[in-house]
Amino acid sequence: MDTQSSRRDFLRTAGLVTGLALSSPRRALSLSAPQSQSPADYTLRIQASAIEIAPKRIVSAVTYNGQFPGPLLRFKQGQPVTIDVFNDTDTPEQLHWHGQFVPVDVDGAAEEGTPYIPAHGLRRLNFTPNPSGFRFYHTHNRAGANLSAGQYSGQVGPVYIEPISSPGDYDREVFLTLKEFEPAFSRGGDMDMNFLAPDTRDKSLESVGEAAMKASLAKGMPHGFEVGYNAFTINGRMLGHGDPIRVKSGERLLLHILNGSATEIRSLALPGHTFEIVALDGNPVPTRAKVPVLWLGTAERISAFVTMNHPGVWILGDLADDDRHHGMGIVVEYANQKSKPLWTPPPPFKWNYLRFATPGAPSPHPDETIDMLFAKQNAAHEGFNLWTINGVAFPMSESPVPASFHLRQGRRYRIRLRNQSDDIHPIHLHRHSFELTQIAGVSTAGIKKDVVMLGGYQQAEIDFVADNPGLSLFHCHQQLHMDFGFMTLFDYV
Ligand SMILES: [Cu+2]
Repeated sequence: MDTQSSRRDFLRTAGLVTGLALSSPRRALSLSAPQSQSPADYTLRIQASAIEIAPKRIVSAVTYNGQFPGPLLRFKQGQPVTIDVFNDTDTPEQLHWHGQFVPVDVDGAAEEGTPYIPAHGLRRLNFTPNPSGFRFYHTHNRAGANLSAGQYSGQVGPVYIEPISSPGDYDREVFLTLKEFEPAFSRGGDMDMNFLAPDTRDKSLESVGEAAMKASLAKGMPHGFEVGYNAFTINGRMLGHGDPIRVKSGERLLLHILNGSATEIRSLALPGHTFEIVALDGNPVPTRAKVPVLWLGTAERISAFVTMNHPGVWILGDLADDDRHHGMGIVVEYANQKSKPLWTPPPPFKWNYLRFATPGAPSPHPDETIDMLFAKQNAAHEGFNLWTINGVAFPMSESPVPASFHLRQGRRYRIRLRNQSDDIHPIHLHRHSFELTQIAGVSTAGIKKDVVMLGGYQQAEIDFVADNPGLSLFHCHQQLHMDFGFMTLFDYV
């Protein structure tokens, strides 16, 4: 581990927690230890662990409770929970409750002012789970150039918040966490991913972005670093090396799929079957639509019914042959079927959020519109691409960064997202949900999410109501992007 960054992180922690003796991590422990309190509802332990992703294939990672993914936490909407988070590592940690409307004190982002879970220390968290549906928890530490830190580690786990009303009929509920291991840097440039619809590009964004890239390469700059992986897993096991999903003919499966990747966009198909999507990012969709292929940006979740009406032994796997061959898949096995798992590629299919929208319904007008332009400076920071929002890269410093956007409570805001790069960005807002109101020039309504993929040289609009005061982080969920500038803060005035 990089001791210098860990020391910096510690100082940063100490600076945020007033009244602590800076030189004594033990003091931090005793101050936050829940002595003489009742036991917590849940305990999470952040610890370095060996995980066996296939027989004799062991990776070393920081995990929750020694397992990958972290334990499935089932909460009840509106019923307060107490969680003890022990940090058995040498690095102060942040645990982010992705997709929940929690206060800054527990949200798990240092940029918002959440206290760190001290190295070899403990924080007790109290909050009221909300909203219902499929959420998750993950580390929110900056990784930078350290490929064993941040979400490159094994710090990802699913959360399901039971709704007050039942989600519908199914026979079996299955949680799947998609995650890569053994990361390595490359200069390969970006993969061409043309799976989004509508595919309308904004010509002015494209000409400026392409010109900037050309100018950089003409000056002799290499492409900025990207990250690739050697091992791919679902629920911590490479394809063929975990328990299959065992089903019976006629059953209805409810899949909850989480893209727990630090950096990758994932796809999934199950030969001979379709997915009836019921929720995106845990929020019920206005229109349940059946699709043959799923695409999930980093941190996106999909909940979908699958009717098991095509007996056999199949691979539920990524469309990318290389990734699937290196583990990104899981076997689906019907009862009394014993054969080699089969994969057949699905027919060509474009992923379109608009399919799941409220048909014809306009969204309410916003009180205010915020413009955001996202741009890439190729290889501009020690070989890494530097990312800017309206020309400003979020500082990679230890000191608190002031908010760039000031909100008034109760107002409805529209963010106009404009992408002046050829990368797809999974855009995330903390502590709020947003409604998709425009995708690539097409107006829409009714889809509530907390991450949305913004296509290369495309634009989109998202609306949210400022109803959860305090600092709120807004960032691209691609670890390399957020760590190198692609972040900003909202506050309420
Ligand atoms: Cu990004």
